[in-house]
Amino acid sequence: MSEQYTPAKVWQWEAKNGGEFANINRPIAGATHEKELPVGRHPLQLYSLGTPNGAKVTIMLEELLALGIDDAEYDAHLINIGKGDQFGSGFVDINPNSKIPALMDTTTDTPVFESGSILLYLAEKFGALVPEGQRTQCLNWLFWQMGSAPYLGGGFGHFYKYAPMKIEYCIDRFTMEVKRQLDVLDRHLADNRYMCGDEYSIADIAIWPWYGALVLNIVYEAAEFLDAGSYTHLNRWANEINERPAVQRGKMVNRVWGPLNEQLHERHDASDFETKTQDKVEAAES
Ligand SMILES: N[C@@H](CCC(=O)N[C@@H](CS)C(=O)NCC(=O)O)C(=O)O
Repeated sequence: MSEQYTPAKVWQWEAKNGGEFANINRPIAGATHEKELPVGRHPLQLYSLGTPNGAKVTIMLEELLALGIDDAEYDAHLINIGKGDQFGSGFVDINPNSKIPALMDTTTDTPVFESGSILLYLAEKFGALVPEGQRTQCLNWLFWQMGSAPYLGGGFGHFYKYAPMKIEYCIDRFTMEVKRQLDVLDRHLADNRYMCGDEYSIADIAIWPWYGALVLNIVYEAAEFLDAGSYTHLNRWANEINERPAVQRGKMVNRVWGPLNEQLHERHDASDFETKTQDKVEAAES
């Protein structure tokens, strides 16, 4: 068990306490600097990074385009949260919560933030990926993801992978909860091909970048620790979704880590997947 800590009467902000994220964690909201956002030529302007929350939206947009919905064309601009881009005034105007992803629909001048809200906004705008007659079931799972993933990311992922010291109490507490969540999904997927029965939907798109990526060992390198292979139905679903071409494309967008050929820092045209991945950009520069 870790050493005892007695909280002070009133907590004080000591900037160095944030561990891996010390440079971006703050106890206050609002912009830290003036910075306009770039605007590309497409109807939808996305400001994001290829984390699980960011990947939900790029996968959604690639799925819509794969359905032949050309009005879902988008520019994906990179927001480097490690450098504090989310605190620029232009970004804060779209998302006062200073977190990626944030979307601007230039056709209606509508700012949209919170990844679940963006998925629902796009699904309703284009009439796709919410199965007919299953709206409530679909929203149940969408909201389940939005409520559950902070335990996985902010809880388990933080203490297992990023915290400056390994604290048994915290890792135990969040491992317990994450394994329970994995079991929830596994039992549901034992009887359902997708989260809403036979039809792929925004519920799958929301859940896969977190829980699919976790069991496929794409995030946190924790698959062995969590005995992820034992969740057989969840693995079947995770692998099936991973093979979708739109998922393969979506998870590359705004990604700035991993193999260079899987990183597309910004996406402004469908052809960028062929010509602008980071392996090609760096080869052209050398
Ligand atoms: N509930 C939000 C969470 C978004 C979120 O946590 N984004 C993280 C990256 S995955 C972020 O922008 N962090 C920057 C920061 O905390 O300053 C959503 O689903 O959109």
